[in-house]
Amino acid sequence: MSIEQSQSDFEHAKRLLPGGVNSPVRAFKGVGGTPRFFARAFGSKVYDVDGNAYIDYVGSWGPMILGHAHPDVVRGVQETAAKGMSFGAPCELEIELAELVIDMVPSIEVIRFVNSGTEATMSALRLARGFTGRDKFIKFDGGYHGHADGFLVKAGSGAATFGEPDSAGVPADYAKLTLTAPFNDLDAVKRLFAENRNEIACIIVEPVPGNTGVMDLYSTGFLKALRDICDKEGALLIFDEVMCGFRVAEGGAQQRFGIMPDLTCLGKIIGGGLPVGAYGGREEIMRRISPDGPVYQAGTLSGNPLAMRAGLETLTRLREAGFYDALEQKTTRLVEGLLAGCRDAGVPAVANQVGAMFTVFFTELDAVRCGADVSTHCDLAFFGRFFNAMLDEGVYLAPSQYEAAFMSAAHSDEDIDFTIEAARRVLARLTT
Ligand code: KE4
Repeated sequence: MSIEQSQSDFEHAKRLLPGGVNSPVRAFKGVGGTPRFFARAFGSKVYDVDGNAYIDYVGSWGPMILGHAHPDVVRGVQETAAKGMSFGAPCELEIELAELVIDMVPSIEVIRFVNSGTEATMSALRLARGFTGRDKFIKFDGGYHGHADGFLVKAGSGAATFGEPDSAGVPADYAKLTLTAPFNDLDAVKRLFAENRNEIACIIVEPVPGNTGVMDLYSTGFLKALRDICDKEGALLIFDEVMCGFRVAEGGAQQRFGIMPDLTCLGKIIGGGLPVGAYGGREEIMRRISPDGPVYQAGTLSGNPLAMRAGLETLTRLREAGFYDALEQKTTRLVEGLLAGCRDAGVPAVANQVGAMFTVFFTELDAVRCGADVSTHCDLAFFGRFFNAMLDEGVYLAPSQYEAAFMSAAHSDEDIDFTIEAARRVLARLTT
């Protein structure tokens, strides 16, 4: 497979952009090799600038659940663009998308649109602090909520329960307001509340974590326990459903699991590939947002008609009968096929799958339950070799063991069969 143009483009881009990319994970630092520059995409496939085709399981990190360039979405965007890209003023498309999302996501009564998942989570955190009058909050090791300062924090060293900056430029004093705990460790959460009585505004959690590989917090009872502890302690529970929202069920993880947060953050699929984020929840809380209330948040392009139309055309099609059952069945067949290939090749592996998102971990563990399991017990080097070999076979997986893979409605049975067979070829080569 020739990738000369991607290689040339990457060298050019590196002179102009940090790392040659506009988002770090795209630079392939976690897997090595040259990022592919894509020229176009349609359905389940992406095509690079050298003309190579790939079956795409990244789907722009989740948004392309219908498949790329869905004709109805493209037509809607084209029609809307011809009537003006953005007004910086209210438009009826905002009302339509708000009504649709409120109808789909059980806990949302009032919603605010923003332009990214990061904006959604940073705004929800500010709102939780404004609503409770408390400054500290809890997040989980391996949980990713975008790049706002307070979220770029790792577990504090030693006995300290305070967070430490996980990025240059995040003030230590600010990071101290971020408390961290491991996934599925309820005792650690209880200790944080005991040590910071009446100081914790909220817990923010991905109800289906996808940023340390896919994790399961539901069957362990952990999510329900977080709901109960927030009720007891007077803290808000924020579900960051930027990735799992509209992905694991029409109404997201909260509908799949029947656990209601106080606030929900959304992104990715809600914009159908255009920049849309949102946060929403109980009316009593959301009415604290400006201009109804004292918590300020704003955005030039928030709710612009183009992005609203892309979201409407996308979400509407998710409500078709049987959409999620079909998506989950395809995902299960793929995951089972990949694990069977690993078994037959003598490669130790397990997978976590919730709905149409999954991660295959190369590990001797019988289950992967938290971020430390990944960083300590997964063969990240083997993952890098597997990733690049699959790329050469024409299969585009997420370029990091810490990421999720996504199925779309456009993936065919032939795509899944091809992917399973390609994995068998790759595993055979990597183990001889
Ligand atoms: P954005 O600001 O990238 O739209 O959303 C941030 C965000 C918030 N919450 C969750 C649960 C997320 O997964 C994300 C973004 N996810 C990453 C994938 N791990 C986006 C890919 C990237 O950073 O380039």
